[in-house]
Amino acid sequence: MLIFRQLFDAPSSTYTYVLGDADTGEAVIIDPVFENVRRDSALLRELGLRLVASVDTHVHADHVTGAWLLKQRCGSRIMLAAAGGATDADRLLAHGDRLAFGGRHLEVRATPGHTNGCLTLVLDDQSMAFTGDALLIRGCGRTDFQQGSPRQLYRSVHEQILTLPNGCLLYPAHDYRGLTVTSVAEERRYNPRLGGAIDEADFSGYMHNLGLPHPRLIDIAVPANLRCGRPIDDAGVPAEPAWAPLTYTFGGIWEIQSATLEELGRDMQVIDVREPAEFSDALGHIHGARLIPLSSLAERCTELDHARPVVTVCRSGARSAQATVLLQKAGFSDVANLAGGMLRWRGEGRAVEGGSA
Ligand SMILES: N[C@@H](CCC(=O)N[C@@H](CS)C(=O)NCC(=O)O)C(=O)O
Ligand SMILES: [Fe+2]
Repeated sequence: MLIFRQLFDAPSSTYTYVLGDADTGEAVIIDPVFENVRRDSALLRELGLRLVASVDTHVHADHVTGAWLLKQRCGSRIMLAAAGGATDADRLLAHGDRLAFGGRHLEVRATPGHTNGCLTLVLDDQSMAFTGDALLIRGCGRTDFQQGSPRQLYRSVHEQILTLPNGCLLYPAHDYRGLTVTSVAEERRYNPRLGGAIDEADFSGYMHNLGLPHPRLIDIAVPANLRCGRPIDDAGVPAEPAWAPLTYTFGGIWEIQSATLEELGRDMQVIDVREPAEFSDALGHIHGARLIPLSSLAERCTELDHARPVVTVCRSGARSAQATVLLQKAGFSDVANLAGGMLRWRGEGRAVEGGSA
């Protein structure tokens, strides 16, 4: 079975795609964004996927790729077109190559024109293709920088993308209106720049008159992407919390595991956010935990010490997850939720005060 996810980066309107083979757990990611690597690696972990490769459809001009950072975190190999001229890749791709993940693969098609190193990645059964900025939904990538060429783009789209089966779903690298997917049949008919009877001269005329301002980040993004997203020095690498080994969830919460809290919890403030009656019910509470119900945490967080990390606890880990959000808003930086709450703590046989055996 194929696992497929479409992820969004709002600042650059970029789509990132995860494709996984559920049978083997191997996955690839297409067009990851540097700032989203923590989110995307959390999703991969939660889906039980092992990232074997990241592939950029081109050297992007509007955001920095997450390829290098994902390699550090997941061990994935960095791949992109040889023609893009980037350093730091583990595999340079060319037209006709196959990029395998588990028992599945993507076929690599060269679709230059937006840049000279643009690739379209076609899933093995041709049910979906990832067109980068060659073909956008009712649009296409601009051709006015990075060796762009309307003539090349016209040919790439007509020969390599619109020749796919009509029902093939097309997933672009960007959409500026929030549209998510299109199909070959739709774009053949309705693409206002490339569909219907539009010829190469019509297309060139259109493209020479787009009048778009350059992407805001082009002077930062292009040099960084030519290094596959490798920062120039360590200052560019996002810091991990240093006070304990934590897990970041796709839901956006920092979690601490029971075993870690038991071992390292001495210097932490354990805040139990349940109601008073629950604090002394059958589940009991963690030794040294302080009771501050979630409903009063916003006003009582002044009782907490800003200099010491805070771990929040409740019955299942749900209310305490919300407590971490609230505490972060109140300016506490070192905060984590006890994963699974008292239920898991007890389920793993850890010691409590009060409660029944
Ligand atoms: N406003 C965006 C620029 C967006 C842009 O130029 N996008 C490129 C793709 S990298 C494009 O081809 N856009 C086509 C279009 O907007 O029609 C930014 O500052 O980043
Ligand atoms: Fe682009």
